Amino acid sequence: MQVEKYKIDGFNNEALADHKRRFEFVAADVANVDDVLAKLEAFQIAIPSWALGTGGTRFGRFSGGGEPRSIEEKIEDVGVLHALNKSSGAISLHIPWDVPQNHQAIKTLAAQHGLVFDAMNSNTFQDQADAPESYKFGSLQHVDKAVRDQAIAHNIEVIKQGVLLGSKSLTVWLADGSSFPGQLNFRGAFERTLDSLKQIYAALPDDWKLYLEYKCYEPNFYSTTVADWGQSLLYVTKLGPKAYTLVDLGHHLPNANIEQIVSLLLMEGRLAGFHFNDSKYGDDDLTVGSINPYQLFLIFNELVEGMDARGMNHASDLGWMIDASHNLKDPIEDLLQSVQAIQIAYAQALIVDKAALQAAQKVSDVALAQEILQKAYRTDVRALVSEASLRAGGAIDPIGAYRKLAVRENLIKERGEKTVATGL
Ligand code: LRH
Ligand code: MN
Repeated sequence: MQVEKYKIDGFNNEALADHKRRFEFVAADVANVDDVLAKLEAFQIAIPSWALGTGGTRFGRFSGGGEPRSIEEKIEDVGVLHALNKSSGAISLHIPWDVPQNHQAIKTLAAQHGLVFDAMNSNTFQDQADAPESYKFGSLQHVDKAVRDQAIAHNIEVIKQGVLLGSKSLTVWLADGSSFPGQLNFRGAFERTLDSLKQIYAALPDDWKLYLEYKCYEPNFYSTTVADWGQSLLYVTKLGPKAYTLVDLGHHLPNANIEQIVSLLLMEGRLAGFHFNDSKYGDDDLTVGSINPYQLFLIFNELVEGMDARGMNHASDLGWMIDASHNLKDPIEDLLQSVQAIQIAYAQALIVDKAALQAAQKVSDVALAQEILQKAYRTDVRALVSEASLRAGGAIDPIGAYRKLAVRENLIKERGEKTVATGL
């Protein structure tokens, strides 16, 4: 299903007057409004191929209908997202959940929807029917060399797939760890994992990056072999200049100060980018900004400050990806909400009066520093995000347009009620 431009234009025309009033109201107070709009238009967020169907938990999965049955239909659905918000111009594939049969055809189809391929994701946390070795006790850390070699070969195969699609990075997330004291020698696990990662790193093309994603627990519940930012940073520093640490917002212990982690990884030049989502307890993979939008703003505040301090290009120098699971909401609507929450946090961070904040910090004026920060956070920037979408050819209100254009109803007519997408 494609969302035709004329239908979006029709929808926008009805909303235009109200939007223009809101936009002029907020723009009047934003000194750098054209810079903010240009940055919002350039900012593209990659959509995970494994989150276009209904997700579930071990307790149940409640399919919503019209789910994509193939990689082609997944590209179509990301195409719908991108047509509506003009900020979802990339798809991140997970292998073997989404293996292209004809890479050139897939690349062409993606380009027709204005999409490119972002980071490739390997999977050594599930056993494949035809694989001789099991990952029950880990993959790159495994005590058995045959298992490690199988996992290394898989990652190298994923790189090859990515090269054919024009991707420039490999994300490695390892479920590896232990669930009981005594099960694992931590030093041995680290050294075997590092040695395995070195072999994968050696297979990277010159212009590729390796993103090492950390996670504090699950599916192992005593230790994880890449458990936190410090461990990931240790690995990537030992691997080389093409290795970076990827921050999944849901992979931290309760009350971790993620914005401080981001600031320091940026300072070290080792921040890969993000898997955006939100959570209240564990790795809940909820809609971005649905639980703790202030934390998301504080993270973007550190990102803008840290990237500007290093003269980085906001749009292209880090990996911007969503990693969420949709147990209750329509997957496309959930992703539209997540992309919008990211754009809102980014816009709020861009309007922080940085000179005034630095001046307040220089004299330890704590109250004033908070006032400056929260002035930006309490500014309703939604009209700026809508204006950026409108100028890029998207919808003023992507979720409103998605519903008004009955996209899901049409997908169900096309694909049926009971279709199930590959992924989590
Ligand atoms: C692990 C993770 C990782 C993906 C998986 C789908 O929790 O965040 O990024 O491989 O989810
Ligand atoms: Mn993730």
